[in-house]
Amino acid sequence: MWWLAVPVVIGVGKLIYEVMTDESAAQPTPVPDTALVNNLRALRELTRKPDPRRVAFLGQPGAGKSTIVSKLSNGRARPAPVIGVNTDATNWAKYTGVDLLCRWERREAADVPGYDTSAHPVSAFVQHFPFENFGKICLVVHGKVHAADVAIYEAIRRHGIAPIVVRSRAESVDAPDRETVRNDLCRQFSGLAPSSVVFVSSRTGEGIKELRGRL
Ligand SMILES: Nc1nc2c(ncn2[C@@H]2O[C@H](COP(=O)(O)OP(=O)(O)OP(=O)(O)O)[C@@H](O)[C@H]2O)c(=O)[nH]1
Ligand SMILES: [Mg+2]
Repeated sequence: MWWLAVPVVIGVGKLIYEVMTDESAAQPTPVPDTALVNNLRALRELTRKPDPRRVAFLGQPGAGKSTIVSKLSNGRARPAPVIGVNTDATNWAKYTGVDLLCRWERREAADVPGYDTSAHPVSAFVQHFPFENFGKICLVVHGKVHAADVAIYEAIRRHGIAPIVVRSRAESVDAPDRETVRNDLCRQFSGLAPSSVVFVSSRTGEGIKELRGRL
Protein backbone atom coordinates (compact mmCIF):
# COMPACT_ATOMS: atom_id res chain seq x y z
CA MET A 1 0.00 0.00 0.00
CA TRP A 2 2.96 2.36 0.47
CA TRP A 3 3.03 3.09 -3.27
CA LEU A 4 -0.31 4.88 -2.92
CA ALA A 5 1.60 7.63 -1.09
CA VAL A 6 3.94 8.27 -4.06
CA PRO A 7 1.52 10.39 -6.18
CA VAL A 8 0.52 12.34 -3.07
CA VAL A 9 4.17 13.15 -2.25
CA ILE A 10 4.84 14.17 -5.89
CA GLY A 11 1.69 16.31 -5.96
CA VAL A 12 2.59 18.13 -2.72
CA GLY A 13 6.17 18.64 -3.92
CA LYS A 14 4.92 20.10 -7.22
CA LEU A 15 2.56 22.44 -5.37
CA ILE A 16 5.36 23.71 -3.08
CA TYR A 17 7.64 24.22 -6.11
CA GLU A 18 4.95 26.16 -7.99
CA VAL A 19 4.19 28.44 -5.03
CA MET A 20 7.90 29.15 -4.47
CA THR A 21 8.76 29.83 -8.13
CA ASP A 22 5.64 32.01 -8.54
CA GLU A 23 6.61 34.12 -5.55
CA SER A 24 10.19 34.61 -6.70
CA ALA A 25 9.02 35.49 -10.22
CA ALA A 26 6.58 38.08 -8.91
CA GLN A 27 9.02 39.90 -6.60
CA PRO A 28 12.68 40.75 -7.18
CA THR A 29 14.97 39.42 -4.46
CA PRO A 30 15.43 42.32 -2.03
CA VAL A 31 18.96 43.68 -1.92
CA PRO A 32 20.32 43.41 1.65
CA ASP A 33 21.11 46.58 3.62
CA THR A 34 24.75 47.07 2.68
CA ALA A 35 26.82 50.27 2.84
CA LEU A 36 26.01 50.67 -0.86
CA VAL A 37 22.25 50.48 -0.28
CA ASN A 38 22.52 52.90 2.63
CA ASN A 39 24.54 55.31 0.48
CA LEU A 40 21.90 55.07 -2.26
CA ARG A 41 19.22 55.86 0.35
CA ALA A 42 21.30 58.84 1.50
CA LEU A 43 21.54 60.00 -2.12
CA ARG A 44 17.74 59.83 -2.38
CA GLU A 45 17.47 62.08 0.70
CA LEU A 46 20.13 64.50 -0.61
CA THR A 47 18.37 64.88 -3.98
CA ARG A 48 14.79 65.03 -2.70
CA LYS A 49 14.36 68.68 -3.73
CA PRO A 50 13.98 68.67 -7.56
CA ASP A 51 16.75 70.35 -9.56
CA PRO A 52 16.81 70.17 -13.37
CA ARG A 53 20.56 70.93 -13.34
CA ARG A 54 21.31 67.74 -11.42
CA VAL A 55 22.89 65.04 -13.57
CA ALA A 56 23.92 61.43 -12.96
CA PHE A 57 26.61 59.45 -14.75
CA LEU A 58 26.12 55.70 -14.68
CA GLY A 59 28.06 52.96 -16.43
CA GLN A 60 30.35 49.98 -16.14
CA PRO A 61 33.61 50.29 -14.14
CA GLY A 62 36.20 52.13 -16.20
CA ALA A 63 33.63 53.38 -18.72
CA GLY A 64 35.04 56.88 -18.27
CA LYS A 65 32.39 58.53 -16.05
CA SER A 66 34.76 60.34 -13.67
CA THR A 67 36.96 61.55 -16.53
CA ILE A 68 33.90 62.97 -18.30
CA VAL A 69 32.76 64.80 -15.14
CA SER A 70 36.24 66.23 -14.75
CA LYS A 71 36.38 67.37 -18.40
CA LEU A 72 32.83 68.77 -18.39
CA SER A 73 33.67 70.90 -15.38
CA ASN A 74 37.10 71.90 -16.74
CA GLY A 75 38.57 70.35 -13.62
CA ARG A 76 36.41 72.47 -11.32
CA ALA A 77 34.09 69.75 -9.93
CA ARG A 78 34.46 69.47 -6.14
CA PRO A 79 35.08 67.05 -4.60
CA ALA A 80 37.24 66.17 -7.60
CA PRO A 81 36.21 62.91 -9.31
CA VAL A 82 38.52 59.96 -8.63
CA ILE A 83 39.93 58.74 -11.94
CA GLY A 84 41.54 55.35 -11.98
CA VAL A 85 42.38 52.34 -14.03
CA ASN A 86 41.24 50.01 -11.26
CA THR A 87 37.64 48.92 -10.98
CA ASP A 88 35.75 50.56 -8.12
CA ALA A 89 37.97 53.67 -8.29
CA THR A 90 34.84 55.40 -7.03
CA ASN A 91 33.54 53.28 -4.16
CA TRP A 92 30.20 53.59 -2.37
CA ALA A 93 30.29 50.06 -1.01
CA LYS A 94 32.89 50.30 1.77
CA TYR A 95 31.67 53.11 3.99
CA THR A 96 28.63 55.26 4.46
CA GLY A 97 29.09 59.03 4.64
CA VAL A 98 31.09 59.16 1.39
CA ASP A 99 30.76 62.05 -1.09
CA LEU A 100 27.78 61.21 -3.29
CA LEU A 101 27.55 64.43 -5.28
CA CYS A 102 30.04 66.88 -6.70
CA ARG A 103 29.40 70.47 -7.74
CA TRP A 104 30.68 73.17 -10.07
CA GLU A 105 29.04 76.46 -10.93
CA ARG A 106 25.32 75.78 -10.49
CA ARG A 107 25.59 72.17 -11.53
CA GLU A 108 25.34 69.12 -9.30
CA ALA A 109 26.48 65.67 -10.46
CA ALA A 110 26.50 62.11 -9.19
CA ASP A 111 29.63 60.38 -10.47
CA VAL A 112 28.30 56.92 -9.71
CA PRO A 113 30.60 53.91 -9.12
CA GLY A 114 30.66 51.38 -11.94
CA TYR A 115 27.95 48.75 -11.56
CA ASP A 116 28.09 45.02 -12.19
CA THR A 117 30.87 44.16 -9.72
CA SER A 118 30.55 42.11 -6.53
CA ALA A 119 30.84 45.31 -4.44
CA HIS A 120 28.43 47.28 -6.66
CA PRO A 121 25.84 44.80 -7.98
CA VAL A 122 23.56 46.21 -10.64
CA SER A 123 20.45 45.04 -8.72
CA ALA A 124 21.22 47.54 -5.92
CA PHE A 125 21.20 50.42 -8.43
CA VAL A 126 18.08 49.18 -10.21
CA GLN A 127 16.21 48.95 -6.89
CA HIS A 128 17.59 51.92 -4.96
CA PHE A 129 19.09 54.57 -7.26
CA PRO A 130 16.87 57.71 -7.14
CA PHE A 131 16.66 58.08 -10.93
CA GLU A 132 13.61 60.33 -10.70
CA ASN A 133 15.52 62.94 -8.68
CA PHE A 134 17.87 63.75 -11.57
CA GLY A 135 17.13 66.18 -14.39
CA LYS A 136 19.43 64.33 -16.80
CA ILE A 137 21.00 60.89 -16.77
CA CYS A 138 24.01 59.89 -18.86
CA LEU A 139 24.57 56.20 -19.43
CA VAL A 140 28.25 55.86 -20.32
CA VAL A 141 29.24 52.86 -22.42
CA HIS A 142 32.45 51.83 -24.07
CA GLY A 143 32.68 48.83 -26.36
CA LYS A 144 30.35 45.93 -25.77
CA VAL A 145 26.93 46.53 -24.21
CA HIS A 146 26.32 44.17 -21.25
CA ALA A 147 23.06 42.87 -19.76
CA ALA A 148 23.66 45.17 -16.77
CA ASP A 149 23.74 48.22 -19.09
CA VAL A 150 20.38 47.19 -20.53
CA ALA A 151 18.98 46.65 -17.00
CA ILE A 152 20.06 50.17 -15.97
CA TYR A 153 18.78 51.68 -19.23
CA GLU A 154 15.39 50.09 -18.67
CA ALA A 155 15.29 51.21 -15.02
CA ILE A 156 15.98 54.81 -16.14
CA ARG A 157 13.19 54.59 -18.74
CA ARG A 158 10.75 53.15 -16.20
CA HIS A 159 11.24 56.37 -14.24
CA GLY A 160 10.13 58.40 -17.25
CA ILE A 161 13.61 59.69 -18.16
CA ALA A 162 15.15 59.39 -21.63
CA PRO A 163 18.86 58.81 -20.94
CA ILE A 164 21.67 60.29 -23.00
CA VAL A 165 23.85 57.37 -24.06
CA VAL A 166 27.47 58.51 -24.05
CA ARG A 167 29.82 56.38 -26.14
CA SER A 168 33.16 57.10 -24.49
CA ARG A 169 36.63 56.51 -25.97
CA ALA A 170 35.26 57.83 -29.24
CA GLU A 171 38.79 58.29 -30.57
CA SER A 172 38.88 54.52 -31.12
CA VAL A 173 35.77 54.54 -33.34
CA ASP A 174 36.62 55.70 -36.88
CA ALA A 175 34.24 58.13 -38.56
CA PRO A 176 32.90 55.55 -41.09
CA ASP A 177 32.02 53.18 -38.20
CA ARG A 178 30.13 55.78 -36.15
CA GLU A 179 26.74 55.12 -37.74
CA THR A 180 27.12 51.36 -37.25
CA VAL A 181 27.97 51.88 -33.57
CA ARG A 182 25.06 54.33 -33.16
CA ASN A 183 22.63 51.91 -34.81
CA ASP A 184 23.92 49.01 -32.70
CA LEU A 185 23.31 51.03 -29.54
CA CYS A 186 19.77 51.89 -30.69
CA ARG A 187 19.13 48.21 -31.39
CA GLN A 188 20.40 47.10 -27.97
CA PHE A 189 18.71 49.89 -26.01
CA SER A 190 15.10 49.58 -27.04
CA GLY A 191 13.45 52.95 -27.77
CA LEU A 192 16.73 54.89 -27.86
CA ALA A 193 16.66 57.72 -30.43
CA PRO A 194 19.82 57.98 -32.58
CA SER A 195 20.05 61.67 -31.58
CA SER A 196 20.40 60.60 -27.92
CA VAL A 197 23.81 59.01 -28.59
CA VAL A 198 26.83 61.28 -28.04
CA PHE A 199 30.37 60.25 -28.93
CA VAL A 200 32.87 61.55 -26.39
CA SER A 201 36.60 61.22 -26.11
CA SER A 202 38.18 62.41 -22.92
CA ARG A 203 41.53 61.95 -24.65
CA THR A 204 40.92 64.28 -27.61
CA GLY A 205 38.14 66.36 -26.03
CA GLU A 206 35.69 65.43 -28.79
CA GLY A 207 32.04 65.61 -27.77
CA ILE A 208 32.61 67.32 -24.41
CA LYS A 209 31.20 70.64 -25.61
CA GLU A 210 28.22 68.89 -27.21
CA LEU A 211 27.49 66.95 -24.04
CA ARG A 212 27.81 70.12 -21.94
CA GLY A 213 25.24 71.75 -24.19
CA ARG A 214 22.78 68.91 -23.65
CA LEU A 215 22.91 68.99 -19.86
N1 LIG B 1 41.70 56.45 -24.28
C1 LIG B 1 40.77 56.91 -23.46
N2 LIG B 1 40.87 56.62 -22.15
C2 LIG B 1 39.90 57.08 -21.32
C3 LIG B 1 38.80 57.85 -21.80
N3 LIG B 1 38.02 58.15 -20.76
C4 LIG B 1 38.59 57.60 -19.68
N4 LIG B 1 39.73 56.96 -19.99
C5 LIG B 1 40.62 56.24 -19.08
O1 LIG B 1 39.91 55.14 -18.55
C6 LIG B 1 40.29 54.90 -17.21
C7 LIG B 1 39.03 54.86 -16.33
O2 LIG B 1 38.43 56.13 -16.36
P1 LIG B 1 37.44 56.62 -15.20
O3 LIG B 1 36.95 57.96 -15.60
O4 LIG B 1 38.07 56.50 -13.87
O5 LIG B 1 36.28 55.53 -15.35
P2 LIG B 1 34.97 55.37 -14.42
O6 LIG B 1 33.87 55.03 -15.32
O7 LIG B 1 34.78 56.59 -13.59
O8 LIG B 1 35.38 54.11 -13.53
P3 LIG B 1 34.76 53.64 -12.09
O9 LIG B 1 34.65 54.85 -11.23
O10 LIG B 1 35.73 52.62 -11.60
O11 LIG B 1 33.44 53.04 -12.41
C8 LIG B 1 41.25 56.03 -16.83
O12 LIG B 1 42.56 55.53 -16.94
C9 LIG B 1 41.00 57.09 -17.88
O13 LIG B 1 42.16 57.86 -18.14
C10 LIG B 1 38.74 58.15 -23.21
O14 LIG B 1 37.83 58.80 -23.72
N5 LIG B 1 39.75 57.64 -23.98
MG1 LIG C 1 34.67 56.78 -11.51
